[in-house]
This record gives sequence, C-alpha cells and structure tokens, in this order.
Amino acid sequence: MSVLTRRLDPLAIAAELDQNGFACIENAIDPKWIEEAQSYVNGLVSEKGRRYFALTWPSRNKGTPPHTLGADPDIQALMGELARIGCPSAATDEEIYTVLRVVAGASGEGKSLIYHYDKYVITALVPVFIPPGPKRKSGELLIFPNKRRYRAFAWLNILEKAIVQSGWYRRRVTDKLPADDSELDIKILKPGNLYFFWGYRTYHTNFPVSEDVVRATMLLHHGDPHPSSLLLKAWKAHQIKKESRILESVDA
Ligand SMILES: O=C(O)CCC(=O)C(=O)O
Ligand SMILES: [Fe+2]
Repeated sequence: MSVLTRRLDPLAIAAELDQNGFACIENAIDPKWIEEAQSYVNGLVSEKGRRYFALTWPSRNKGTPPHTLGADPDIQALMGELARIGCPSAATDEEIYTVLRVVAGASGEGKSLIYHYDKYVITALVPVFIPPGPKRKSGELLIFPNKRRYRAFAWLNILEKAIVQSGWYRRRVTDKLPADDSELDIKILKPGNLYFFWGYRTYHTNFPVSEDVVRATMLLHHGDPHPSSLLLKAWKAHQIKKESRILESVDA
C-alpha cells in the first residue's frame, strides 16, 4: 500500500507551484505512516538527546518510515514527473535525496533563519512533528517563492548562492523582515499534509524553535539542474565504447 492516500496529479501541482509558489495537499499522507514516523523520531530523540540533528539519506535504512516513504513507487513517480516538468533538462535518474530534520533543544537556535535555495528542482516536505506555538518561534517555514530562474551554468548558481547564502546577506534579510506577518509568506505546516515548492527557485528558511518542543520534518529533493557529472558520464560512456571497440578489434 502506498504512503499516499490518493493519486496526485503532477501537472496540477506544477501549475499551482508556477502560480502560487507553494502547494499543500491536505491529508495526502497515510495516518499510519505519520504515527510510525513520530515514534521513530521519538526514539531518535531519546537516543541522541534533545538537540538539532539531520539525518541524510534516512530512506536508505530499510524497515524505517523514511525508507517506506522514499521507496514508495507513487512518490518516486510523482517526484520524477514534478522535477521534469519544473526543469526538463534536470537529471532525474538519481535516487531521491532525503533528509530527516529534527530540531529540539537549545541547539536549534543556530539552525534557524538560514535562508537558502535547495540544490534540486522540487522539494517535498512531509511534516512529522510541528509544534504549536508562539509566532516566529515554532520553526515556521518562510518562503520567497519562485524568486529566481534556473541558472544556465553551475558556476553561476554557485556564485549566486555564495552571495545570497552568506552570513551578512542572511542577517540583512532577517533585519529587514517586516514585523507584520501578513507581508510575509509564512507557512504553518500540519502532519498528514504534503507540501511542495520549487526548491531550487525558492529562497526559504525556518524560524527558530523554542527549546522545549520538537519539530521534525522529512524532506525529499529531486531533479538536479546542474548534474556536475554529466560531462564525466559522457566521457566515461565514450571510454567504455572505445574500450569495447579495442577489445573487439583484439578479438577479431
Ligand atoms: O524543515 C523545513 O521546514 C525545511 C527545511 C529545508 O528547507 C531544507 O532542509 O532544505
Ligand atoms: Fe531547503
């Protein structure tokens, strides 16, 4: 059985992302999965202590909720479609990149307001624990949707990110945040819902999380607009071909 409660239409989601920069699919995640993911995270928190941690590729641990999610064929197909619609030239042959992000305790403070663009075309966000709480203190997601286009060159992306993800730039953005929430695109998330945004194009971050609560999200990223190994891959394929030709001629 799929982790998704129903079939989702990638074209409709992509259209919404182009228009509004964000999509919320209500009750898209099987409640049973949420329950299992919550007890999985609780286990991790009691094992690691109340601090910030992020597990990369948690989906590779078989028998865990992150694996069930990452290995779900419907989710894989949806992520592939969305990545191709968002950026037709992006590489989508890689395994979906997953992160389980847990913010708990005082160390979460330093991990907030770190504005960034994701490396991949599409970001899917699956909330596991979302604390209720005071405004701008419960890890709310803040987005500046579809702020940039795909950059034609990887080096341009690197250069741009070096600027807009630098300490002074981030501090400036924070200093200039309007006090009025209605002037900002703040997303209040809810476990059970599934959220999407164009991660590569959307400048985004999280507000701090007060010390006494736990916030946990599963992130899925897919579609590499700058597959660095494209040239390398082509060269390798060429080498293999050349080699087989050599072998053929030796055999002959
Ligand atoms: O946990 C979240 O709400 C988003 C985190 C994020 O942007 C990321 O891990 O790339
Ligand atoms: Fe992100």
